[in-house]
Order: sequence, then C-alpha cells, then structure tokens
Amino acid sequence: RTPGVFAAVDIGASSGRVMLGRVSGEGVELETVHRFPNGVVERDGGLRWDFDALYAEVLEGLRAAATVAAVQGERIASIGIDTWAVDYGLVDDAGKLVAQPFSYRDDRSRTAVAHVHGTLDPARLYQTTGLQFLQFNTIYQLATEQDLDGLHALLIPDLIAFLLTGVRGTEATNASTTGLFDAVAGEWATEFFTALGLRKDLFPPLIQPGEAYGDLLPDVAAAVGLPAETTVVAVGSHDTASAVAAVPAGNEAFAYISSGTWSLVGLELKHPVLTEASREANFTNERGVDGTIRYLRNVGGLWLLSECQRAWAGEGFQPELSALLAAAAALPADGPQINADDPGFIAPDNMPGRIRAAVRRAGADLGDDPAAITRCIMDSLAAGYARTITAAERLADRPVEVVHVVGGGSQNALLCQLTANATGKPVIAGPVEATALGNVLVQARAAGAATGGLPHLREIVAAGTTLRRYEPLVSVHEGYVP
Ligand code: ADP
Ligand code: LRH
Repeated sequence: RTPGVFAAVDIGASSGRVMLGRVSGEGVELETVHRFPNGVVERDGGLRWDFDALYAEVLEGLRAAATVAAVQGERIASIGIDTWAVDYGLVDDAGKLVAQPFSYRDDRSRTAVAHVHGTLDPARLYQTTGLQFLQFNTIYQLATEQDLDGLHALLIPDLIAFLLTGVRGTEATNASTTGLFDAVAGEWATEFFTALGLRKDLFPPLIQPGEAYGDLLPDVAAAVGLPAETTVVAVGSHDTASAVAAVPAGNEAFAYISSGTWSLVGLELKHPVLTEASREANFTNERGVDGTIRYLRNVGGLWLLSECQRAWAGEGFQPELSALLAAAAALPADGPQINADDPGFIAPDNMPGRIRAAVRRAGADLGDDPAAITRCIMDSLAAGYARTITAAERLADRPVEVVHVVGGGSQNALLCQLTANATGKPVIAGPVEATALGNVLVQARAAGAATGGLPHLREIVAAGTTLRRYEPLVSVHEGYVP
C-alpha cells in the first residue's frame, strides 16, 4: 500500500489545528503542526467569527505543514478542511467576503423562526430535511439577511476551500445541517429556497466527501510553500461527520458522543427516521461520510464548563481543569441538575449565574462553589446523554451495546464514568482527535492510501489508538480512577 501524508485543517468552536496524518497499515500517525484558539467575538453589532484571523492561521498552519513535510522528504498528497456546521460567509461576484460571518450564537436567527415557520410548516420541514430544530440552523439565519442580490453563500469549510482554490462547492455532510437539504434524496430541497424567496443558486453545487474542489491557487501555493498541484479534497467537512467516521466501533451496535463544545449524541443509520415521534424528540438526520445518516441530537456540551471557566478567570480564579474535575468528582452524587439543552445557555457570558438561576427555578440551590457547579454540569450532561441514547434506541429501533466517546471531552474521566453510570453501558473513550483522523482517512481513501468502507477505516483508527474503557458503576467513588 502507498503510504501517504495528508494535511488536515480542523477548526472547532474553541480551537483549531492543522495536522499532518501519515497513513499506514498500523494506523494513522497524527502530528500537530499548528494550533490556535477560536471563539466568538462581538463585532459590528453581532456575535461573529473573526474569519480573517482564522484564515491567516490556516495559511500559517499549511506553511508549517509544508516545512515539516520538506524536512522529512515527504510530499503532502492533499489538504482536507472541516469546521463546525451551520454558519456561512457571503462573498460577492468578485469573490470578496463582504463581512465577517455571524456565529450561530448570535441571537438574530431566533427572531426569524416565526417568519420561516409561518411560510413553511415545521412538520413539513422535518419530513423533508429530517433536521432537528435549532434556532440557529442556516435556514433561520438566512431569513434575517436583508439583501442577498449578487451574493453567494459559502459554508465555513467551503469558504476556506474557495479562498485556497478559487473553486466553489458545498460539501454534502455540512449542507445537511442547513435546513435546506433533502435527507432522502441527498440533494438541495429547492422548493424551500423558492418558498423563502432565496435564489436556488445561493449556495454552489454539492460536492461529496472524497471529491476534489481543485488545486491550490498559484499565489496561495507560493505563499505557503506547497506545490501548486496540491489538491484540496472535500472530507466530511462538518466536523461531526469527520468525527463519527473515525469512531473506533467494532460493530453496528454502538452509540457515539462527539464531545467538545457541543455533545453530539446518537447512532449511525443507513436510512433517515422522519417520523413525527422523531421530530418531537428533536432528533436530526444529518448526512455522514459514505451517505450514512447521523441520527443524533445536540445535547449541551463542554461549552457550559468552558464558559464557567472564562467567568471564573475574570474573577481571578483559574484552577487547572484536572483539579476542578477532581474536586467535582469528590462531591456526592444526586446533586441538582439542569437541562443542558436549554436554549438559554446558547449565548455567552455569566454562565455560572445562568446555571444557578436554572437550578433555582427547579426549586433547588447550587451555591457558587465552582466544584459544585462543575459537578452539576457533569451530572446534567451524563443524564442528557442517557436520555438521548435511550430515545434513539427506541426511535430507530436499534439496540446499543456500547457508547463511544470521541473528541476533547473523551479526556474527561469524570464525565465518561458518569456517562457509563447513567446509561448502564460501557463507555469507550478516544480518540481525542477523531475529527482530524476522519478528515485524514477520507483523503487517504481518495488518494488510494486506504481502501474500504467505514468499518475498515474504523479498524485503522482502532489499530492506532489507545482507548480507555469505563464500566458502569453505582457511583463515581467505587473503583473510579480520575
Ligand atoms: P471543539 O472541537 O468543539 O472546539 P474539542 O473537541 O477540542 O472542542 O474539545 C474541547 C473540550 O475538551 C474543552 O472544552 C475541555 O472541556 C475538554 N478537554 C480538553 N482537554 C481536556 C483534558 N485534558 N481533560 C479533560 N477535558 C479536556
Ligand atoms: C460541533 C458542531 C455541531 C453543530 C454545531 C453548530 O462542532 O458542528 O455538530 O450542531 O457545531
């Protein structure tokens, strides 16, 4: 088999990285060549992403990748890009980005929900798109735009690919999060564009994971020190699609939790579940690599904790995450819980205060001890995961034997143990960098350096990763190793 080296650009809501992935029979060796922080910024009257800064970091990362590869005498076969879903940038006919993209945490989309649902009945939307209702789905964001004449919408990974190659495409796994995509046909739901007065060509045509956008523009290639014939390949450009592709599951009876800023909790299916019961439970049918369906729900995530950490740091309290989690683990079980999915937690700022208020509304008291608040978040997330997995098993009629946790949160031993306890199922944690691995493996397969379907790609991930297993316990104290 041809060994290959691939560059993965993976940008989450909290941080981004550029990695080199070397694929062989023994697994994928990942090397981080560049890492940078990410987060929403208050800019021009809204919560936005500083896209110009992110793009500069991407170029910096590719430059670092080119340097590392040159030192090793390697040729980078291709570049793949994934980021969070839903958000988009608008470019004009000359290809210029007209504003920094809004973040899904900006409140403006919430105000457009009633307008969209007045035109398109939510039950009808679900029958076609199978998309969970989130106030920030692209369809609601677009409904707030005043004038889209002469503008083109590009989802964030597609926008990066466009700047690198000059080629416009909409990668399908990410298109499936817009609310304008037909879950069964795997095509744009053009009737919804028409109904909402959106141009049918607002987004460029679909491109599938494994297909190429094109080669680097000559000036970009020169700027980063890569050959101009370096291809940018579409991967599961929705970060969650890449993460799910790299869940190291050995058979079909698994649930996954892609654990980072959000927790994406669910199953992989062959066909969407578009029933009314599924809509009521707010499950989504997003598209995965190889035409699979990611049947999942967004459960609140580690955003709840990272926003608390940010608030505490503002008050001068900045413990190590490990110390905070150890203090939380030492507290008794059965403390107060919140509904981690409450849309009231979407916006930034004063998270400890909002969590305390939610507990108070439920008739309990949490105090302001960071360890107690941290424990409340962990207990609430674990309970949310258990409810979601039980509902998914029922709605999709698919039993789950094991829960795989991937992403940054798979390093959180307390959360993994509480998840095993709450679900009553073993939890297998890792890899941390599942998203980058999924990104690399789809590129590798396109280049002929890996073969086979998702089960085989998952074997490659499992071969190269040390996984940690958590058995369900009665409490975190019994036999629990932080
Ligand atoms: P995203 O892709 O959404 O930016 P990540 O998958 O990078 O998120 O996960 C980030 C989260 O992982 C952090 O908010 C943090 O809670 C958790 N995390 C990172 N490192 C550790 C660690 N060493 N122990 C426990 N949790 C960790
Ligand atoms: C996770 C994620 C998730 C989306 C959200 C906007 O990073 O892509 O799958 O729902 O961000």
